[in-house]
Amino acid sequence: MDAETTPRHYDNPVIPGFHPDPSVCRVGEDYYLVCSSFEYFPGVPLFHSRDLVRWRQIGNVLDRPSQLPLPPDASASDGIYAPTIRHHDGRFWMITTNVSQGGNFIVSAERPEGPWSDPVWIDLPGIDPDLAWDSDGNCWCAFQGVQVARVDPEAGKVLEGPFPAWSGTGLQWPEAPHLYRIREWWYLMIAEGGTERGHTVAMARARSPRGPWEAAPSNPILTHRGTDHPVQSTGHADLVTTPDGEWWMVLLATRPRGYSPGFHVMGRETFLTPVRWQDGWPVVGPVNLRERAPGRPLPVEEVPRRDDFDAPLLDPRWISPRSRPDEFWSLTARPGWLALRASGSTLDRPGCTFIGRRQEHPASRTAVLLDPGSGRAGLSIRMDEAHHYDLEVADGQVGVIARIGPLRQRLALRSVPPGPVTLVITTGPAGERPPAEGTPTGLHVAAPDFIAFHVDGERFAELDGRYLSTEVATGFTGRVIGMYATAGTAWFDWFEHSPLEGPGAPMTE
Ligand code: 6LW
Repeated sequence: MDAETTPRHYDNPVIPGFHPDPSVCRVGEDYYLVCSSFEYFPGVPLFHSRDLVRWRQIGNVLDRPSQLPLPPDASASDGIYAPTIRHHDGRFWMITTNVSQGGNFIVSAERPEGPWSDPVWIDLPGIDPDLAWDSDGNCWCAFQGVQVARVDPEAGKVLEGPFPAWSGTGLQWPEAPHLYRIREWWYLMIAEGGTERGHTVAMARARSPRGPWEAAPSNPILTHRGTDHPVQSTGHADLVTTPDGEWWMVLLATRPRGYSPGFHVMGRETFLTPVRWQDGWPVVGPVNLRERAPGRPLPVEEVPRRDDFDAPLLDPRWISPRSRPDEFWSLTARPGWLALRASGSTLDRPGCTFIGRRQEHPASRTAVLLDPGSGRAGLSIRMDEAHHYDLEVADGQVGVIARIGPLRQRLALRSVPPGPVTLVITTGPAGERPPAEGTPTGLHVAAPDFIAFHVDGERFAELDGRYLSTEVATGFTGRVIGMYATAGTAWFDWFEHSPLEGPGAPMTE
């Protein structure tokens, strides 16, 4: 898409799929954005945009095991929490928390593409750290609580504090602080109310990062709590200005669907919304699924939907739970194919060879061409080790396995001829479908979506999607769809993840 065809409106979320806790900075006409990644490796996806609307993942800030130590059995939703990205004095800085090992740390880089430094650990408690510089070059770190400290980001030393700052209006979990120096004020923006439906954004200001803080009379400056808006859980926000001086906010929100209490299946996603100022405070929201685009659109590259595994390196969108040891995957063993060698024998426990991508479209189609060899391999859609559906090939048969909490069941089995097989998983709205087996009559619209399994063009099983939702699995992540091997070595020729409806939807299986 070029500048001439840039839409005057844009669709939210601007970064769909589980991309929570967005933080953004601008350098000239380029915007950079990072998100939380939890137990997945590589960690902290890094996006680039020139118009705040169309984002392309250009890497992962934490792409070496030395930057992301994780115990092999780290729990789902542990690992890397909310990052902050800033550019100061010609350098990019990213601060975050590894809640599984080591706590708060900072990495920096000259160029956003990296290389990013090894972690500089900093002895501060809590999560959600932020970095901001004053005009004397002092660096201030605010974090959950909310507290503020003066730090040396290069040495990882605390120079002053931490001391209590403004902690919101009294709701639970005052967190996600960001400090901004705007004209003669310091603004402190936080999230409170918890990251679920009660999520809010609140603000205070002071003449110095040491306070005293004055709360915005309009707090919360943003919330969707208690509304029937299709976008829910709005919070954990960051602010950015365009070169023309427009203000915008990135934030996380969810898109719950299905019968009460509603289920969100793609985790918390990154939304964009305009900000205006009135009487010295930002005015923002509601955050809509369709918004008016920012000015000054610039050309960007289209992001390919299909990976043919012809490139020498894995695309940065590919992630694996906890680690991705080199000896268990290869792009060169069989050129043009991704080879996966089994490291563990089940997806029900950490340590299995799995390479996947976040589900990015509510109605989606994910297809692979798999040569299972003499092993056991397939395509899985997962929340975590205890919540996943697998389309699996082994011993000349293909089957669907559902793991939901402590229960594991094989649902369908049929033969497949030897050699490569096309596996497809689709997700789609509940709509007016007949009740899925086992669904109480009258509640067939209860599901947020249905997940269907197809082999070589034939749809042969379908399951209710609610069991792969945050409301069932709990935690901070969302669905990931990926390739795996649990015995022997398997080869994948290509992988495609696309929206099922609208422009670009594939016409054939
Ligand atoms: C994050 C906290 C939150 O650290 O969820 O939505 C936690 N907000 O700020 C995990 O993403």
